[in-house]
Amino acid sequence: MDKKLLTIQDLSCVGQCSLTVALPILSAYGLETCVLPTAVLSNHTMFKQWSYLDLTPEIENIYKNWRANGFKFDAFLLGYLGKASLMDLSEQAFDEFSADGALKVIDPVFADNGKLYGGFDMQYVQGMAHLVRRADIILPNLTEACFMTGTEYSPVHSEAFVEEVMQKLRKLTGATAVITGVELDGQIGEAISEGGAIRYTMGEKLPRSSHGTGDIFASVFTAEYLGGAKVEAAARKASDFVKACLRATPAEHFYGVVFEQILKGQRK
Ligand code: PXL
Repeated sequence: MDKKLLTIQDLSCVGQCSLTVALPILSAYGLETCVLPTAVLSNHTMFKQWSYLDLTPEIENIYKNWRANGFKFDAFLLGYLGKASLMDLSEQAFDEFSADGALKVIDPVFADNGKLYGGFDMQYVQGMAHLVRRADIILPNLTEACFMTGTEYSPVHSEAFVEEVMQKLRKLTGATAVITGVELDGQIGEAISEGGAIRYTMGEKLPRSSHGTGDIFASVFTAEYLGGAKVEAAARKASDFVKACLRATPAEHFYGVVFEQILKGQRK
């Protein structure tokens, strides 16, 4: 039977992030992708201005109808929630709408490069540090891992630093942790802990980064993992996909990556 996945994140109408990347990518992998939009934004928050409609008040109504229809999901991919009020509601979704053994992947999505994204505060960080205990797999970038564990972020990374952060993460959650954006010896990659020693998936660091690539990474990773790939292989596929997107994106396309071209190319 095909897997039914619920992805919980915002709908940014313009900007190639969150639901507008997750939905096409997960669907292209053949997953039945259901969505719980946490907020509707005119565009993501890297543009100079945006509108924001918090959908918290509608969620109970959505759940009421899902309950009545008897929906259950085989997997969850949770990303940008925007408001701490969505955290309890996400836990409620896990409690009420999980099929047996449902996979829960959480990408915390609130910070990068040592800084919180606009609109987030330490209350949100603490809420996320609590929510991740419910995950099977977490996909924080190193900045988010530092915030959640109360570690001061260092722009210079080392294996000792990653080890320290990973050990603290293990106190928050028993989840497998894939820390993205780790830079060592001029390379970039993921640090993976499935309980034992940390493994690294280091590779070429491209000269540019972009908005939305974390959401693309999370979608490809989750789809690959659900398709049977091991954590390390799924992380490599996801980072190769992101790099292909970055290479294909013209410099003047500043607000996201042209992931559509890569998805299309894969289907030829
Ligand atoms: O890509 C993460 C993300 C998702 N959604 C919104 C964002 C961001 C990053 O800033 O602004 C609305």
